[in-house]
Order: sequence, then C-alpha cells, then structure tokens
Amino acid sequence: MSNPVADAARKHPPPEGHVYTYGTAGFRTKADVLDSVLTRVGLIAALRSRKLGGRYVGVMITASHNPPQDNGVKLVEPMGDMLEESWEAISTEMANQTSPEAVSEYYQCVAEEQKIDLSKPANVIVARDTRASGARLLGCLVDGLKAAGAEYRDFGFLTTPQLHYMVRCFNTADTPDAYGVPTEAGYYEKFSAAFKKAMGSNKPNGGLTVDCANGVGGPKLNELIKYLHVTETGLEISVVNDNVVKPEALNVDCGADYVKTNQRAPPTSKTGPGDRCCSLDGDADRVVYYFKDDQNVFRLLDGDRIATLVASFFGDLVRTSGLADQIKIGVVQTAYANGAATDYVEKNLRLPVTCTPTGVKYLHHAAQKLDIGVYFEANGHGTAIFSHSTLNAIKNYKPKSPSEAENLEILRACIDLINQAVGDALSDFLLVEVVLAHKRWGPQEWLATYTDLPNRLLKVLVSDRTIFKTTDAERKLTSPEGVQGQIDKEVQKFRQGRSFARASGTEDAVRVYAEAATKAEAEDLARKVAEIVKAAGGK
Ligand code: 16G
Ligand code: MG
Repeated sequence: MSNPVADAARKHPPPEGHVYTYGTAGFRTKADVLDSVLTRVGLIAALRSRKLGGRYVGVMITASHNPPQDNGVKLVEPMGDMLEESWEAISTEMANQTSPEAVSEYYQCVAEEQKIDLSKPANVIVARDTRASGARLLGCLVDGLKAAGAEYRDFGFLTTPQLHYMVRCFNTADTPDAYGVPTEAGYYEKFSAAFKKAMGSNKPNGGLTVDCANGVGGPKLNELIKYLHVTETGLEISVVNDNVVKPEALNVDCGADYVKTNQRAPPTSKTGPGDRCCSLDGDADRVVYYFKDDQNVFRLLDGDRIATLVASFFGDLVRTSGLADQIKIGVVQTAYANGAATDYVEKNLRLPVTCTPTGVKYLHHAAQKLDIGVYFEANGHGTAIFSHSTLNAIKNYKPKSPSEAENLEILRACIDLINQAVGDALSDFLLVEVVLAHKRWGPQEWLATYTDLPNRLLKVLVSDRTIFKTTDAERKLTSPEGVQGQIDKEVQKFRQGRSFARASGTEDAVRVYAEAATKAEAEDLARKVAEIVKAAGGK
C-alpha cells in the first residue's frame, strides 16, 4: 500500500543522533541538519490547518538574526500569532521521529488524538528569508505538504511579519475584521496609506538611515519606499546594508542584533551627529534606533525606548480624542527591560507594566488582555495591539470638538499603521517616525525622557541548560537549588542593583543580566552572578 507520508520522510532522513526542539521562535540550527525537520513541519502544518477547520496557517523559513549558515522554521497561527504551545510539543516530537514508519505512525496518532479528519482540506502559506539554504529547505517543506495533501501558496521571499500579515489577511477575507489585501502590494499600500494619514501635516525632522542587516528587509523596504512618496511625506529614507546577492553578508557586522549586543553602530555607518538611524534584523521583525550625540558618542534607542515613546503617544491621543475613560493602556516588558524604563512608564506615564518571560508569544498574550497593549522586548521585538472592544470604541466614537476629531483620525490611522499580527520592523519604524514628527522631537529629545541604568549582559556556556529553571517571569531561579539565594546576596551589595540568570531558549547557554547605579557596578555584579552560574553548571 502506498504511504506518501512515509515516502516523504524517507526522502529526507534526519542526521543520526540529532535532537531538535521547537524553541521560542521555532526550530533553529545549522541549515545542513534541517532537511528532515522541514518535511516534518510540512506534515504538522497540514495537521494544524485541518485541526482549525482548514483555516490558513503559515510556515516561515528563517533564522532571523542568526549567522548565514543557520536556518530555521516556524509556524504561524491563523490570526498571525505564534504557534499554540501544545503544538510546539507535537512539532518537537514529530521532528525527532527517526524512521519513515515512525513519522507516518506519529502523523496518524496526532490525527487520532486531535480528532482530525485527514480527508478535509488543509491550507498553508509559505515564505522564506534570503538565506542560501532557503530554496533547498523549501523543497523539503513542500514534500511534506504534498505528502499530507495540503494546498499551499508559496510567497517566495517575505519578511517574517509580511508572512504573518498574509496569513491573517487570508483568514479574515470577506469578514468585518478583514485585515488587508493578501498580496505584497496590498501590504505596502495598507501601511503606506496609514503612514501618510498618521503623519497628517507633520513633517519629519531630517532623514532616516535604515540598516537592513543584508537580509530580506532590504528589498522589501526598497519596495515600500516606492509607496511612501517622499515628496508627500517628507520622509527621506537611506537604505544601507541591503545586499542580498551576497548571502554570506547576512547579519555580519550589521543589523539590530549587532547594534544591540555591541552597543555600537555598524562599522559601515557614515551618519553624523543627531542623524536618526535604525537597524532591522535578518527577517525584519526587530528594530532598534540609534544616533551619535553632539560629542559623537553612540546612543541607543532600543525596544524599551520605542515602547515608552509609543505608549506616551497613545496615552496623549486617547486623552485628546476624548476616549480616556473608556480605554486603558498598558505596557508589557520582559525582565531585560531597563529598570529606568519600567520606572518611567509607571511613574511618569502612569501606566501599568506587566512583566512576562522572554519570547514574543508571552508578551503578545499578555498584551491581548489589555485595551491597548504596547509590548516590546529590549532587543526591538514588539508592537501594539488593540482589543476588539477598543477597536469598536475608537471606530464608533463621535468626537465632541474639531480637535477631538483630528486626534481621533490620527489614532485610527495608527491602528492601521501597526502590524497587529506581530512586531514588524517596517511598520514599527514608520510608527516611531510618526510619533517623533508629531512631538517635533529628534533622537536627543527622545533620549532625554529618562536615563538608562548602566547594565551588562553576559553569556555563560553550560553543559545542560535545562537544569536552570525559573519563576516570576524568569526573574528568579528555582533550580539548581540555592543558586538564587547566592544571587540575591550579591545583588544586595549594589546600589540600584538588579540581576537575574535564565537559560537561553535559542542556544546552550545561561544569560546573566545585571544593572546597577554605575557602569562599573553593573559590570561587577554581572561578573559575580556569572561566576555563581558557572559554579552551578558551567562547562
Ligand atoms: C527568540 C525570540 C525573541 C527572544 C529571543 C531570546 C520570538 C519570535 N523570538 O529570538 O523574542 O528575545 O529568542 O533568545 O519569539 P534567548 O532565549 O536565546 O535569550
Ligand atoms: Mg527576527
């Protein structure tokens, strides 16, 4: 009897002894050990779509900010959210089946357990970033999709957020919540039109340089620029590091991760004091801003800064359009948020802050509980989302004055400007530009809102990261026993000291974060905590 599922698995056997995990952002590792995973993800995508009554699910082939030789794959839910957690475990188990027969048995077993009718349609949307291995891995994925009898549409190269956008558009087409036209042009039209409206008559103060990490964001931004019409908006964008013809240049000495980790501009950067710059990561779902101050010193405006800027703008807009008593705004951060940013949101903006574990899905879920949830990781991942009732309130509100009407229009345009499916570097930087233009701020005024506490991030290589278990949104270790007590003791010795250690979700390491009143103290505290971690399980 023919068994297409087993046949597809046979065509792409896994390397011996490799164990895969669906981590915070899907499977991610060296591209040359991923073929078998892609085929199996194809099977899972088909099962997931069938489980959801044939709604479209997405598959994105990318390893984001990782080096060029890596690749990865993640699944996207119908509204553009990250894969549901119980299906992460199913995906992991599928990826680790070794023989073709075991793959086929597990496929049947998931269908049975989840009560999935395998004769029903499955719909999958696929895209990839510009990595050299992408085309081969796409082939492996398609073999899985075909074996499972799924209908699929391949969008070729897209940024991760564009893929999320497509998935949400397909699933909301012909409904009152229609998200947009599910084409690349539809994406550019939606966001550029919203940008123009949100800017109103305001003009940006000087141009913006965008570093695209030599990734897929480069060609996509060049396309978007055609829709932004600089003569209308006044936003001059210089695109740098957009070389996708040389895939080995991806994320090398450029991009959001480089800038955030090294706290410096890419070496190729040629901008002068006060010039606004931002960097995207390899799949354009992260963005950080930076500039050189009058003394030519590099200044970073990271995800925390974007969150505070956006939250303060929405706070103003909600108030000035007369909606303050109906709509409450909240900010969602992770433990990596600088203590000064948290303080600023709570004390100056007077907005509540929620802290969640690292990983977009946790922030997104927490933000979904708020009327307007602004969520950002310090590394530049984030967006703002609006609850259903908030959207309705904003849509139906009858302004009581011309000024309320004007602000309401801007608020409505901002809703369209934000990619609510997921953090989107392109839409995020357009939003930042809108806010800066409205406030008539340059980067210096933005930076002056608060002063970051000096901080230090260290990485400790460990033999088994799974022994490091945390609670309280990753701020406290529960295992190995006694380690948290030692960390607490160190922290107490430092002025404004705060530190935590958590296992990375993407590599075999424990990350240590520390902040304190001075740079020297932050460094010292980080080193001390790293030593404690090393003693507890270091390599
Ligand atoms: C992944 C996450 C990112 C998180 C990072 C932490 C998504 C889409 N991406 O890249 O949000 O900041 O992992 O890495 O969720 P770490 O666990 O190695 O520190
Ligand atoms: Mg990314």
